[in-house]
Amino acid sequence: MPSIVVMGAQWGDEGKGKAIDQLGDRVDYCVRYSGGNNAGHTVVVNGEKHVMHLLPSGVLNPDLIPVLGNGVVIDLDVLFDEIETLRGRGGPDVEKTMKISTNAHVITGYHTVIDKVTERFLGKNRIGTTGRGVGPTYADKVNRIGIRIQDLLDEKILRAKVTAALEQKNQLLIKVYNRRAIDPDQIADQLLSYVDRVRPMMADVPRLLNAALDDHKVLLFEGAQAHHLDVDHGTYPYVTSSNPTAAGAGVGSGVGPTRIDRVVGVAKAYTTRVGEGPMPTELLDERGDKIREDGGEYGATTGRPRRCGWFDALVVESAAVVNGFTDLFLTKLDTLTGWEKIPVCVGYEIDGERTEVMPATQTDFHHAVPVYEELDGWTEDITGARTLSDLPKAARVYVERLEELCGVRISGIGVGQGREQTITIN
Ligand code: 2SA
Ligand code: GDP
Ligand code: MG
Repeated sequence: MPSIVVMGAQWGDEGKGKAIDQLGDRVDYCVRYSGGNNAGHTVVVNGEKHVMHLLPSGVLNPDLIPVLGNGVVIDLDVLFDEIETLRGRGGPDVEKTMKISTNAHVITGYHTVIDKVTERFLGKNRIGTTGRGVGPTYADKVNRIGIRIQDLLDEKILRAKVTAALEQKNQLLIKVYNRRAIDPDQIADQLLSYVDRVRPMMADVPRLLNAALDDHKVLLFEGAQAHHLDVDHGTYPYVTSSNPTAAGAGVGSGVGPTRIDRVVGVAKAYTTRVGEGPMPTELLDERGDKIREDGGEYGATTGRPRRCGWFDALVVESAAVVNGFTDLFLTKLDTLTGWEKIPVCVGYEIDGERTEVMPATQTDFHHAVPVYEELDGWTEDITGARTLSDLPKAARVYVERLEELCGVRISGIGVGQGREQTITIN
């Protein structure tokens, strides 16, 4: 399989890091195509936990080339911090191998400030962002006042662009948010301090990746966030500001749709969400707390407690349709061990009407009341299972039912955090 997209089928944190790491040693290029350091992708190897924010999750494989595509937004402080941390832990020196698209946009100090003050200003109407400056950076990109990685190469242009971008923003900061103005030179100096380290990594990423495909290399496109956080297909406005969907892999890296062979949706055996926005199966009682504690459901970037609830088949099914999933990687089945019965959402009641697909309007989705089917739980420890037949019958039936409801084959199951705690189904 020369090119594979791996992406989230729910609202993020499905275990994409683990799913990507599974394919690690067969991959030549691991490409991030959307989002920034709002992401937190966890990989656990030999009991050691690595959380990647900007670095592609495949970086632990020293033979792989990590790539940040044009669709990624880059906070250079975070990037070099992560590079140093990985080096400090004896990992590969990705500063020597990483390629960054000259067209990727840069998250600056003012984007982070604006993200935070906007959320505070919105109060109960906030989105619940990660506060990493991601939304304001994409807004500037679309508004054509963004700063790109290539702008670091020309100090004069960089200073002019930062000054122009800050003109309106400083007015807003002073007059609306009662904040101090931000000095453009200070921002430009900070960005320029990285130029010598970034220059060798800058690349014509579309050409690089297409040449690699011509050469039969294996490319893995790593989605950040998830389908239902996509700015076009997600639960707008409670979304991130990019396109984590499979089609975003092409836009965010410069590879055409005819060159993608496989799209793996990663889904958790239950549902979580962090930040605001509708989530029909959310459990606001002690059952939700139990899932959170059993699954360690806290943000990998911010540490925020995640909202937890039962598996919503309509959510994953709609992601499967839009992204053309070829298969699903189901994670955290082990977290559900110990429940006598496990409800699965198989439909919604919306204002007295039953539906088996996600509604097309947000108002209907806000009114959706889940219709559950109860499946039998299991009590056996499944963390040592390595084949389907190692699973108790009830766990197998649970997996088969999810597969049926989502209409996609499940090709792998996570039964623990560790790399080896996986069932691969051929
Ligand atoms: P943003 O910061 O502008 O992208 O926030 C907009 C919405 O997108 C959600 N979002 C996420 N949801 C799940 N996981 C994410 N990454 C971290 C993790 C989150 C964390 O891996 O746990 O640590 O809190 C992520 N990034 C963005 C966000 O919650 C908003 O709903
Ligand atoms: P991502 O953003 O999709 O990569 O997911 P996160 O890293 O934010 O959150 C997923 C969490 O679940 C991490 O702590 C993973 O180590 C953990 N995880 C992934 N797969 C499994 C699994 O199959 N079982 C258990 N118990 N934990 C898992
Ligand atoms: Mg995450």
